[in-house]
Amino acid sequence: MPKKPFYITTPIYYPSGDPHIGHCYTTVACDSIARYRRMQGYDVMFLTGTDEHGQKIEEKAAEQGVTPKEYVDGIVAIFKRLWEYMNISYDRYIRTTDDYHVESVQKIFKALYDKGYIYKGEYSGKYCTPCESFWTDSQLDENGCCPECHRPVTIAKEEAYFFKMSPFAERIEKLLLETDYLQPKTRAIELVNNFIKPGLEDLCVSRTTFKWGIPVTFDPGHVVYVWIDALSNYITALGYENSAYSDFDRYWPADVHMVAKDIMRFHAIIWPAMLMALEVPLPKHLAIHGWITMQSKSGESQKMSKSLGNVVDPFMLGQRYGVDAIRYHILREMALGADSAFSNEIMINRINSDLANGFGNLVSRTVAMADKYFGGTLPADREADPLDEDFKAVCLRAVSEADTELDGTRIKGALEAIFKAVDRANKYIDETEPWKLGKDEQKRARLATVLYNLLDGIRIISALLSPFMPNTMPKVWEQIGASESDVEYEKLSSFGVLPENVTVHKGEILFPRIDVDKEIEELNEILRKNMAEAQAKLSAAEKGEAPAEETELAPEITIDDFAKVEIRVAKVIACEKVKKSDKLLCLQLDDGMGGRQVVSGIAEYYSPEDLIGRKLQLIANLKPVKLRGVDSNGMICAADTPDGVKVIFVDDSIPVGSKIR
Ligand code: ME8
Repeated sequence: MPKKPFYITTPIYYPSGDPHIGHCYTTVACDSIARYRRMQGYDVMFLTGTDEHGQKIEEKAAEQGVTPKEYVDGIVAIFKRLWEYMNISYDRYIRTTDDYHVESVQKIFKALYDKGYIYKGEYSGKYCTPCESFWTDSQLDENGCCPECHRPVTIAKEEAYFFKMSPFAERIEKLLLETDYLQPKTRAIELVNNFIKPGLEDLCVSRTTFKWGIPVTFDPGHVVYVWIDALSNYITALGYENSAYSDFDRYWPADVHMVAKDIMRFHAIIWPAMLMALEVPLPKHLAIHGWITMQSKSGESQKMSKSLGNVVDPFMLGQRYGVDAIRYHILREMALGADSAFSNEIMINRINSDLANGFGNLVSRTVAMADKYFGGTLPADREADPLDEDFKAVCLRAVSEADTELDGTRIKGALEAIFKAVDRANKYIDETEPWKLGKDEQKRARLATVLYNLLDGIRIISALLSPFMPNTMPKVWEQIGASESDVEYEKLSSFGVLPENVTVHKGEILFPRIDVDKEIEELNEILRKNMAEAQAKLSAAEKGEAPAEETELAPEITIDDFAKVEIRVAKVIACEKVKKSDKLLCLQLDDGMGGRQVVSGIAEYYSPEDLIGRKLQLIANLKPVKLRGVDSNGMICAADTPDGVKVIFVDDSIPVGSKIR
């Protein structure tokens, strides 16, 4: 049977700073849905990308003395690295600076103009530069500031093109209130009351005060302003009005656009209006989630922001607890529509309770018992008990419940449904008490049945979990002796799929238990440091001082200059203080070339015993000198740190004399 298409998109992110756990949420959520649909047999197109134009980018690039393109290239590389690290299986990555997108946006803008939906006028309004948004007076917050970032707005006036919104108001109201386009529904009512009922205002769609944007072809002083450029990505990436791709007919309309509440207005009102004007069918669903927030000192929830120093670095979390544990945590915490407060305590307790004690322990106990009682391979004898049926029913129900939740993009709900089966499986172990069965020769068939049911239940549960935790589940399949075909979606609606004589393989611990107190202390310390640094930067900026970290580098060198320096691994054979000097140590080194003596100014930080027997980095071709009358043939490498000088030691497995480059 031909596969049905399924098209899902994340927002395209601003590469105006490093990605954080908030960006990860939408992307991991879409990735999980994309993987689930692939498992169900859909032909999936999963799109993500970056929104690279605008004044903010132009300004940041200027601050760093690079072109806007050079600036975004650097950050896009970090985004892509993060997506690889988080195991994001996107099928296409769009950059709004890609030529084909630029070409399509120019055509879309012209088409809207030719149809009479775009006209030229003058804009005068309250403008928030960081958010790149004009706001009407009624939209400003109680202090007259930007309703999104709460920073002051300025009055901006310029010639601009506008997109007529009013012709679409009625249709959009119906779309929001009478269809299930937008989920959750409460958000739809909010939008209609705040933006449609008071009368839809026309949208400013071009700017003349900055250059970093897509030029309007028929009026070169103007660049296309934000939303026509950004929103169009969902269709240009499929080849709408360009020849780079030809997937539009196959995948459009999109099945799911997923975004957070900050940009819901643009996706719920402006995007449908644009598509209506272009006579393009509307996407099927728009799923809105809340923000991952952090608690401020005063206890209120704040959006993560680099300037507050409260952003959580996903690379750091992944390194500590594993990418799958982080994916699981953020997906399990966020309910569609509501905010989710990020807390180290909740994260660690969640990983321990659900993953280490719940699922991980279920797998390791089951595999260990199959190994202990049957040497790893179950016998074919069986003895069923009515007790087995409820356990099996709960596992099978998890499949249909997870499907239903996924259909409504309720990922938290899907995980809850699957974990009902995990809890039921652990309870089944308590009910059947395999350790007692194991003591009774007469009960071997019953024991084999219990363990088989557990392994087959784990097969179903792990297959359902694989879209959410794609790194770990193949390891589970290896441990429970499941083949690739055993975990196919079609085989999740019945028990009895694993071979009768299945063989298990004991493996690594899937989710190690975390030491709660120690980790929380360390994580809170990292957060405290980041916030203090951000605060220091802010105060320095307010006083007009240069931020401390902007260090002047030495003049640039070429690779040929660098090649003149010969750095080699050497081992300290002997070491003593240089007489009449507090600062100098004299080291005898095995450099793999007959040995040499080096004098180094590290006596305040190291005693000879700290160094003898250790390997370090030696600048081997430095001109010899005499220090305090002692010959020194080279230099050892050390770092200046706030805690003093630290020698760069080398791993003991690297042979003496190895060249470092
Ligand atoms: O708005 N919690 O890009 P953006 C949850 N370029 N999600 C968060 C989050 C948080 N703390 N922070 C960011 C833009 N997000 C435009 C979009 S689309 C045509 C153009 C996620 O980099 C969330 O999905 O500011 C939000 O909608 C998106 O990042 C905004 O990313």
